[in-house]
Amino acid sequence: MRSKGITLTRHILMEQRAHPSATGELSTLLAQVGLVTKIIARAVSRAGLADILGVTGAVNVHGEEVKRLDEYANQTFINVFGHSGLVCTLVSEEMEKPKHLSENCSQGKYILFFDPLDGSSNIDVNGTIGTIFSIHHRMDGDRHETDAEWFRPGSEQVAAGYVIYGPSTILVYTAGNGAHGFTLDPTIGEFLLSHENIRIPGRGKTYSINEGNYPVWHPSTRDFIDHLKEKDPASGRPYSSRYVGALVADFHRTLLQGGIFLYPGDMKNPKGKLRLLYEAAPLAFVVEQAGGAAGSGTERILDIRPTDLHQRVPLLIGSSEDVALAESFATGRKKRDYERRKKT
Ligand code: P6P
Repeated sequence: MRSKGITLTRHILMEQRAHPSATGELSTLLAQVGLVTKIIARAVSRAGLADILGVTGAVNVHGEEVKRLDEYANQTFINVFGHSGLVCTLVSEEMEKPKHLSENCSQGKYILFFDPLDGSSNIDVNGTIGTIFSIHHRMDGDRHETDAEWFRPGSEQVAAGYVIYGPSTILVYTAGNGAHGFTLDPTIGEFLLSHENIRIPGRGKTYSINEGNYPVWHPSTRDFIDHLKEKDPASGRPYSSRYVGALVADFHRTLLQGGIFLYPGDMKNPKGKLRLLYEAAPLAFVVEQAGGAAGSGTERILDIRPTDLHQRVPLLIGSSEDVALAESFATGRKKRDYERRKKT
């Protein structure tokens, strides 16, 4: 879709006008996420040069320790939001505990959850990686020090999204009024609207899962994937397999083209690998706003109330019909249908 020259900031402000009570703080917060990810995009684009330019020495030209790129990305969030006055608490995959930005907590109304650089192992092979973010209101009163503050279901998110650092850098966000994508124009340093009101197809033609885990998959997962591989043109099968190994890349393709991404629980990791608060929940908000679905196999992702900051959750996400079919296998309904049909 051609951009109408609408910048991320202008779009956020247009969204804000739809909420007369809005104070502009969330708009500023989202624009700051845009700034953070532009800084990360610049570092990611130069990562491959690190060895060549010799900037990976223990100390860089400014006498600062050169950090791993995901630590750098995490620190960028802290630097930008540390003095913003917008966010009281940061929760990051890179930090075991929440980081309270005490000077912000007097007026900062939000908590920011994020995976600063997901899939960073792909950097070594010049692969696509991403940043994922989720924004919640703080609870009333001074409970920002208590677990209640951040153990919130994804349905309470105020906004969420991700940035994919690939051939283009694209930011996709939702604030509850559709999902919208912006492509970074590096010549002017602006994210420009390129995917307005994204709608995911009801069904797709691809599935995305790490087939290397087949030996430890639950039988229901094997049955579902085997089902997608069967030849049945009438139902659009077999599906094609696509797997990048970076959640944001596999999700972005699924969001735009349809299909399903799965990181299910298995016999080795009952809860799968992906994190609820700053991976599954924000992507679930985006996909539902685009008309898709996200579940754990037994529950809607956005309904799950966390009990641990870094808890993992099985994830089936993508086109609504594909996710529903996967869940029917996960709950055994589909297998029973199969067995009934085979007996007839
Ligand atoms: P596996 C990257 O390490 C990550 O956290 C996600 O981005 C990705 O979807 C998943 O792990 C890949 O895991 O086990 O297939 O290598």
